Formats: sequence, structure tokens, C-alpha cells
Amino acid sequence: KPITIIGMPMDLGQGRRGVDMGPSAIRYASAQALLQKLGYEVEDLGDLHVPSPESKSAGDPKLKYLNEIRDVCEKLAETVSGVIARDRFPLVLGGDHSMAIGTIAGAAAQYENMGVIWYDAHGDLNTGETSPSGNIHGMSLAVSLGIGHPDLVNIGGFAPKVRPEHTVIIGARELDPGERDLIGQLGIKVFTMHEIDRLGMARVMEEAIGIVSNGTDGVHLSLDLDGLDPKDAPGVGTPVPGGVTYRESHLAMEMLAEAGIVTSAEFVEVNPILDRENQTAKVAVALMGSVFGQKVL
Ligand code: DIR
Ligand code: MN
Ligand code: MN
Ligand code: MN
Repeated sequence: KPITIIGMPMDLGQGRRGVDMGPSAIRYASAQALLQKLGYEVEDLGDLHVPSPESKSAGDPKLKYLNEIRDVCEKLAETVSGVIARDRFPLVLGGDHSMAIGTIAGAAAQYENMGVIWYDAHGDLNTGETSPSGNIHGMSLAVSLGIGHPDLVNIGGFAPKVRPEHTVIIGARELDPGERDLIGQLGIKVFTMHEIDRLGMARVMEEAIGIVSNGTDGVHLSLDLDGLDPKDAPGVGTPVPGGVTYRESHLAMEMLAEAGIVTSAEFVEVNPILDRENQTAKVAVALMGSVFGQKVL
């Protein structure tokens, strides 16, 4: 399918400045040129407008910038849905992970039963009640499952967007108490670093692909660069040591490409201010190559 790039310079969902420059950093790392080299027709819609945090007040400390995030995610959802309706593959560049609320709302509007792969050091399964930070980027998967503030849950006019049995988390190594409870309640399959070390990434991906493609008509890949080890992806706001390696991540993306199941994707939390010579954006682009079928031979 032809690819449509959408930039989401979102930084309202977390506490550190600079992640709004993620889309530029990923473009600077030649995302479009690589995809074209792989044979895709690529269009870039540019960036959606996101107000700067300095121009707004954070409001409720348990749900910071709720109204602004709702509005920009509503707009992103419309955009993503429109791209899929034109029979194109939406590739969204971030921006903090609160944007996934919009991306998933837009994709789920077009697919009846969508699977989600959440590649992240974190679960992003908090709510305003359980969040230790009040940062909405730590709530976006819960919201997509229909749990959280109604203004977020009902973006796009329907809820939930995805079901727990079609959701997998890969790379988790830092979960808050409320997130652990929710995982138990909903029965979400989580491949923590323990399972990745123990089973190996190949086996983890075989199982993950089975779960997200069983009874679904589309699969969304939400890749938080902090899922990778900070040695490989230092330019993220909330690094956690002991993460998935560059090589394991390529294998994971290659297996997704082979399975041919992914119908939308986003690469998020790239923060060039915290990075070293744009390494994290370069990693994001390299992984994009694998998702879209790049092979050595
Ligand atoms: C933490 C951090 N669990 C929170 N979450 C992050 O604020 O809810 N997600 N960084 O990617
Ligand atoms: Mn995340
Ligand atoms: Mn649907
Ligand atoms: Mn994360």
C-alpha cells in the first residue's frame, strides 16, 4: 500500500520539553527516502497543530492538558481514519505517546476488530486515579481499551477502540501498581523483559503475532522508542535500563513484515534534545525499514 506520513509534534502528555521535535528529527533521518527506496509511494501531510504547553495551563494535575490532548487527538483520529479510507497506510511520527489515543481511534474507526502491539518499557495503563505523574502519555493504552476519562475514551464517538484479548505489550519493565492490577483484571498478554530473555524475541513475536491477528481485521503497531534499551535509543524522556536491543527490535519488526499483518503504525517519544546526534530518530527509521519489508538479502 502507499504510505502517508503524519507528524504529531505532541508534548503535552509528558513532562520534558523537546519531544515535539520528534517528527522533525525522524524526517531528518530520511524516513521518506528510505521508504521510497523500498518501492513505496509516500506522501507527507506535514505536522498537525499542537499548542505549546507554555501557551496553556495544565489544568487538573491528575490529567494534565486534558482538553488540549482531547482536541488534538480528535483531529489526529479524523486524519488517520481519512488516510485509511483512501486505502493508504498511516505512519504517524511522534511526539509523546498520548497521541496513540488519536491514532488508534482513527484506525479503529476503519477496522471492525483491531489488534494492537504496544512496544514499550511501560504499560501506559494508568488512569487519572492511578497515575503517579498525571501525564496522559502513561494512560493511552488504558484509554484505547475504554478505561479512563470519558473525554479521552469517547474520542471519535465510540468506545472501546480495542479489546484486551487483541492487545499485547512487548518490552515492559516498569509498571505502576494500578497498571499491574489492570493487567490482571483484563488479562492482557504482557511480554516483559523476563519473557524476552527467557523465550527469545523470535518465540515472543510468534506468540504476539498469533494473539493480535486472531480474529482481527487490522493490527496497529505503537512503538515507544523507550521500549529499546537506552544504550540504543537514548533520546527518550523516560529511559529505563535493561531494554530490548537494537537487534531484537529489528527481528521483531522483520517478523511483523513477514506476517504481513500491520495496517497502521506510529513511532513515538523521540526527543532530539535528550538524544546524541539524532541516534534515536535514526533507530526509529531503521526499524521502520524493517516493518516495511527491508531485508539484507
Ligand atoms: C509512568 C511513565 N508509568 C506514568 N510512563 C511512561 O507517568 O504513568 N510511558 N513513560 O511511556
Ligand atoms: Mn509509552
Ligand atoms: Mn471499529
Ligand atoms: Mn514508555
